[in-house]
Amino acid sequence: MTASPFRILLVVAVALVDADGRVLLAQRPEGKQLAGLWEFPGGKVEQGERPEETLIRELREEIGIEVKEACLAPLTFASHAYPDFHLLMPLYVCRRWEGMARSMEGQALKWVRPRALKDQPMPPADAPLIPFLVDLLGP
Ligand code: 9L3
Ligand code: MG
Repeated sequence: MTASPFRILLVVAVALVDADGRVLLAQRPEGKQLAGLWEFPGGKVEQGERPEETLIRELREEIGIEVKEACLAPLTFASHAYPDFHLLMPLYVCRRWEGMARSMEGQALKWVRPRALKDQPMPPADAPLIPFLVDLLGP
């Protein structure tokens, strides 16, 4: 079978919102594609996973928190064409979880006010999501 020239990569991301209305960003580590840029946490949807399961798994692995599926609300989605694949990335919002958000894989984390999101260097898929979050959360 020949490979399709058009590959779609499905990645899910989440805006974790704390009690002060700030949003968590994670810095992409050295050695990875888009290193140094600040992204909404998340990752690739694996074969047979529902997107919500992916987010629960990724948040456990990367941020050390436990999220209940009922706490995940879909907000919108991003799409970006790279030379060799097309990224589709639904964004969820989550305001309730168990445990303390912390870096599990050495990546830097920071909490950012919605109005300050536009000043963060972000991957091209993430930046267009900012206005949706400002609308939802206020500045
Ligand atoms: N990506 C972009 N924004 C995000 C996330 C979680 C991922 N908020 C992009 C970066 C890569 C692709 O998705 O091009 C796969 O991510 P990873 O598996 O390299 O982290
Ligand atoms: Mg990830």
